[in-house]
Amino acid sequence: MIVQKIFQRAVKATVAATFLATTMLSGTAHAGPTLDKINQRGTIKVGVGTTPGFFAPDSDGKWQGFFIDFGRALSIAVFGTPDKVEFTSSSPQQRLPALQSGEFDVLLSGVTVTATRAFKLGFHFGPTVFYDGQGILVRKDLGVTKAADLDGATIGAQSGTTGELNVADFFRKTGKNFTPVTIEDTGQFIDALESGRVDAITQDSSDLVGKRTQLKNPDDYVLLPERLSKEPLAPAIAGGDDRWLELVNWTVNATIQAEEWGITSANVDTFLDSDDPAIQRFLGEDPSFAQELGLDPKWAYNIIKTVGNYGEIYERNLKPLGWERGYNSLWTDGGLLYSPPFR
Ligand SMILES: N[C@@H](CCC(=O)N[C@@H](CS)C(=O)NCC(=O)O)C(=O)O
Repeated sequence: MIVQKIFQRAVKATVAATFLATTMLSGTAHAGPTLDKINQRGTIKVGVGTTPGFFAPDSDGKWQGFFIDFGRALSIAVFGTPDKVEFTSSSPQQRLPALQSGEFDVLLSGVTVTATRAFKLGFHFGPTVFYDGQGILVRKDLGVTKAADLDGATIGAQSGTTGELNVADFFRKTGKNFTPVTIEDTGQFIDALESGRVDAITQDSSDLVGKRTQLKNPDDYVLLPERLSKEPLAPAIAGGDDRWLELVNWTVNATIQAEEWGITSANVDTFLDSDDPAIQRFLGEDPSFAQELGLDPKWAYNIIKTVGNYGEIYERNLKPLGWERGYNSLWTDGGLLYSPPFR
């Protein structure tokens, strides 16, 4: 039995190696314009933000964070290695135009999926990787405990974000007044709160929780309990490259599917002998599936082995900030994460 499995493995490995030698690697088989550029350049250009836990350079200048790990997973999907990816931060206002003009191949910067961005601006979105909602961060000494108490307040929002419209909608809906202050630069946005130029700032709550840790006196500020909106955050790409979109889609799905099966970076090798044909296909032990897709049979294996499954990515980056999984749990645990099938 064991001998038979070893033999089967050897045959599969030979088939996979032959496939790799005779066809091109992932993406290049049916590459579109973005993938062509990525392959010529030898790196993926990713636009990001600067929020601890989600995307921030560490003390060695190496980018770390939840979204950064999805960038590394994409690098593995395209090049088989996690480091062929360049992360560059830009303001929320700049980054969608920069994506449109080809300066970035993908945004992993907490972009919310909206109908306007899809229909009017022509962007495509991968799967939601973080279900978020817009929050409000206020100075504690204002004595405010809920958003409705902010009648008459001056509230900062970052230009180019969904926060601008959401906060206006919220105050209109609740019949209260506020004075909007729109600020592009992230540093100035935070300074406006610290200097008292605004009473509160509003952004994705993920952003506010992370940025609060960078304030001089974090304990002087409180995140109000309301969420003004739904902010499903997803990878964003420019329209016109279906192959690139699918690679982004299925790279994210692979991390979720692995978690659904309980496959982690630590135990993935123990699944190579799985009797489940779906897992055999997923991990490339049955290489025919990935070959039909034009992918390296080991692409999903390499992603999980290197960056881990969705839950590992979440725990590694967001647990230290105190984030619970909440909506970002698997559907089997009462959350919203669900991978379409790998078949
Ligand atoms: N999700 C909102 C907001 C996007 C956003 O501003 N994201 C934060 C990070 S979650 C950001 O980039 N902040 C500026 C920065 O980090 O420099 C949108 O798509 O408009």
